[in-house]
Amino acid sequence: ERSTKSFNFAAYHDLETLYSFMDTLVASHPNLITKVHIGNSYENRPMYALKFSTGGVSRPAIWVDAGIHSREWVTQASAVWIANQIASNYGVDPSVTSLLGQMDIYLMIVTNPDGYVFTHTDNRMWRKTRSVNSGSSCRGVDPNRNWDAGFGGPGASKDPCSESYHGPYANSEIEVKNVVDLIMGHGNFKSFISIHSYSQLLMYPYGYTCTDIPDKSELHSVGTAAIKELTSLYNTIYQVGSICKIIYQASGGSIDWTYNIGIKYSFAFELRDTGYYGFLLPANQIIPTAEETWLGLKYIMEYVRNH
Ligand code: ING
Ligand code: ZN
Repeated sequence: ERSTKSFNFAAYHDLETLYSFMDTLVASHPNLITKVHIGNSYENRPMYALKFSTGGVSRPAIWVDAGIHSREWVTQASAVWIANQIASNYGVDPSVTSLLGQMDIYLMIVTNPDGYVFTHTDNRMWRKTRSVNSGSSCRGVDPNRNWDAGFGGPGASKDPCSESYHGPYANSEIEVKNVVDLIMGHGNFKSFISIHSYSQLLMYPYGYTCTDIPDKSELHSVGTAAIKELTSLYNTIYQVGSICKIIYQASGGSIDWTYNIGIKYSFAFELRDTGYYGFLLPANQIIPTAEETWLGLKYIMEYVRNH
């Protein structure tokens, strides 16, 4: 892609096309965006976060990731739209401009590149990483059961053939380890937001237990207000709650780990729809999904900036 204007946001794209768009976006906004290479995947593909920053040293930061589950295609597609939106709103939308005057945003569009390639080449419904499991012919670990929070507990499987296999140990997946190392090495993330699909939910910790977090009332009210913004655009109905109470018990999830290390504003979105198309959401819903999600995300980011 030579110009950001020629990219079709209303279509699903393969990894190469997404990576090439990232380069185009960085090249068109060199003073705002840098591409951070956080490491490589199991199959040795580079993993990139786009860092939106107007300066400073380790400013308070917000992390957003999409596509940790490869088949959730509307998440990578929405994230690339959002990357372009942040870039084009900076200096135009006072809210984005002031946000980036104080904080950095890290956006990882394809958190599971090996799985994403596999959904294009072999199996559209692939969710996990592509690592080899010793003693099994089944490949892959659920990268959202592999974090060091309630690891191996209820809501994860010890069966390597399961879609929710937790892996041999916490952070066994290089894709997870690369994000963990970036977060720990940075040390100043105030918010961590992970984007999944589908179910139309905005969730906060915990997943590994149904016990309430200490910050439940604050996160519930931030989430409710964020969803009000999201819903205002196309009347897409969302529910807000803890992972365990609103979807199911799930151990080893990313936002439980980030919350436990002190990143209070840890959230996970489940984007459209509620199951009619499920993971196979038609491409004509990408832009509306991205637009409404952006309103919810922006609300959370503004709240984090103000607190
Ligand atoms: N849902 C998430 C999953 O990993 C989730 C729900 C989110 C669990 C955050 C734990 C933490 O099962 C999908 N659709 O993947
Ligand atoms: Zn998911």
